[in-house]
Amino acid sequence: MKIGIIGKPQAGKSALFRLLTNHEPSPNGKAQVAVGKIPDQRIDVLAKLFNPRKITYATIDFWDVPGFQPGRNSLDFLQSVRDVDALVVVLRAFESDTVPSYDGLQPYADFKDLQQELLIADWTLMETRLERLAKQRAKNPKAEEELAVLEKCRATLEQDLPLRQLALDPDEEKLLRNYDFFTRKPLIAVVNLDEEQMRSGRYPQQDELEAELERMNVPLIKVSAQIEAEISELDPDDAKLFMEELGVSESGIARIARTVYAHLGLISFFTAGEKEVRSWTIHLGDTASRAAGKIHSDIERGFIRAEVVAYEDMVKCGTMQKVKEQGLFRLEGKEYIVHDGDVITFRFNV
Ligand SMILES: Nc1nc2c(ncn2[C@@H]2O[C@H](COP(=O)(O)OP(=O)(O)OP(=O)(O)O)[C@@H](O)[C@H]2O)c(=O)[nH]1
Ligand SMILES: [Mg+2]
Repeated sequence: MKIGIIGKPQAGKSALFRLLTNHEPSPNGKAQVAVGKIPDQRIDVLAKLFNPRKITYATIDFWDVPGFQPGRNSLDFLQSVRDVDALVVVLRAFESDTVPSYDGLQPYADFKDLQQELLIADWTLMETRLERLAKQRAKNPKAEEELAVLEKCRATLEQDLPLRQLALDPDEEKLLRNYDFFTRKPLIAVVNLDEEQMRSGRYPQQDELEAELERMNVPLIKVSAQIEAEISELDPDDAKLFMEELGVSESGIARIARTVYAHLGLISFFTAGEKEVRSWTIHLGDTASRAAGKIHSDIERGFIRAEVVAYEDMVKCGTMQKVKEQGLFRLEGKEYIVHDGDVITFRFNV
């Protein structure tokens, strides 16, 4: 799973990238990728129960993308996000005497600029494909279906709406998948606040921005990259106090990670033993067989059954022994739909 962090220059993208990945951003502002660990308290709790030699969190690859400068670096910018699975757009609201803003504190206008850029890129892509397909019409029997989907795309883009808004059936969806349209990628907005704004909950262009994001069905997360950086330096107790005082219950990084997960329809299942407690990422609705394949194709191929305990039951009982005594242990087949938080042992035969 690859996520591109985009926005105008000096919005705080690299600051968030550093927090999400613990990786230093590139000093020359080049696009850069690093792995971010998805915080999950459930993993910490399971680790306490199983005392494993190794703990492995779910991860996401984050791309730190150079700031978008309208009319100046369009091609570079688009090139950097062509193959990501989702976009996080960082919008600057924070005031600073030392960090000049690119063109004012205008998170709503910045959002519109970025969206406009992506809409135009998709329009161009759509027109190119339409022309090409129209020419192939005579010899390519599949062209008709594709043309029909692209016409739907045109109608959406014509209204300045992102292709995300377009409801498609699974076959149409499949046809569109190879196109890599920018506005079809899931999008999450992060507004980067200063401490004052964090406390008051108010920032410039707030009403316009929030109304627009709601209309577009884009989730919004309020963070302060600077405060997050300070919190990450504190020991856990002080960090907790500081967050309570600010009125937030969870770090912004954890909130971003969780929102990305939920918005992309991702869930976690766990494997737990004395060797390793590990989180695995799958899609909502995936079967046990699919989940097995995440771990190893042999396990999917030789699947016999899945031994499943719900996370809450595991925690309530404390040990596998107790889980079994209480009858909370389930044997499931290939077609079982895995739930978020299932603790699973796969039995397989190769
Ligand atoms: N006061 C304050 N400064 C911040 C905050 N977030 C980032 N900064 C500072 O703003 C400057 C720019 O932040 P970056 O994270 O490098 O911004 P960017 O979006 O990556 O910028 P480009 O890579 O140039 O597009 C740095 O000096 C950060 O320390 C914040 O929440 N508050
Ligand atoms: Mg940067």
